[in-house]
Amino acid sequence: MAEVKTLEAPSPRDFKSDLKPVWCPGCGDFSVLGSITTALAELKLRPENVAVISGIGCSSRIPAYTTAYGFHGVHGRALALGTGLKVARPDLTVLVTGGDGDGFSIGGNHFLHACRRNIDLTYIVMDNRVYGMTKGQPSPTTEPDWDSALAPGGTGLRPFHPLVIALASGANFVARGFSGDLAGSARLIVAAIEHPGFSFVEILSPCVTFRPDERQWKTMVHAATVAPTGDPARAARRIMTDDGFTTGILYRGDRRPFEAVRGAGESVDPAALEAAFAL
Ligand SMILES: Cc1ncc(C[n+]2csc(CCOP(=O)(O)OP(=O)(O)O)c2C)c(N)n1
Ligand code: SF4
Repeated sequence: MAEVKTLEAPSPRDFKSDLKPVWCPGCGDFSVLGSITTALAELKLRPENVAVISGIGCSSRIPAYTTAYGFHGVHGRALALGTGLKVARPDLTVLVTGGDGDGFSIGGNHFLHACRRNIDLTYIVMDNRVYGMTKGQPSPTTEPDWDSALAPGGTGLRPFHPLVIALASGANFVARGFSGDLAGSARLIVAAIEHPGFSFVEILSPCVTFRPDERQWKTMVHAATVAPTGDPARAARRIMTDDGFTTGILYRGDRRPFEAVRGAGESVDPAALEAAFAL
């Protein structure tokens, strides 16, 4: 994490904007917002040293609800924006937030390469296994037999496994949280921000409107009983063979982040850059 000035005694309220979230009552994203603001306060960061970047979706509204710098970008491009920002401004703490549709469908390619590049940012996905904002289409993480008006009988398609794909692609930190455990998810976000390189935190966050069945997740989640491993193959095996509801830090790697490999803070004169591209 880049060194920044800190607030004396910050509270999560310092990171909450005056905008009232428009999420449906009971949506898991309320708690994820609480976990993010709690984590930022815990780290004693200042809002002006933090940027929250998103794409489009209910979950992608997060930047507007924080006092940090924010960018509500286009659907699926949040990681591209976050990557560019972090490379240009390594002093900022960059959080990228969004949903499983935004991150794994249209944004899937960016996800692979953000893991591979291992830039020092934290990617928080509110996984509700559905496209909430566009009224309930199945997403890449939807179960194959989830029956709905838009996919009668289910898609029959094998779900995408984001945590394992993150590991295979080179993410340096992999964790899973649950929105119903605000404090637990805040601890995961703190650890993710503190860990150098690309940190991926999947937070299971029920869409109570289009997936009311996900209200049951609170009875299904359980904390990991083993310490996080630094061996990606072992972490992948554990994640592939669990029930999908294990929470906690599941992998902590020691790959050198992009900044350490490339050298941070090297600036380019914009006029020289412009001249180089002049036709
Ligand atoms: C280029 C483009 N394609 C499609 C859309 C329509 N769209 C908006 S949000 C969304 C999916 C949202 O699902 P997810 O990212 O899982 O977020 P959630 O709403 O569930 O939090 C889609 C397909 C769009 N806005 N832009
Ligand atoms: S549609 Fe679903 S994801 Fe969107 S605000 Fe409502 S409950 Fe949350």
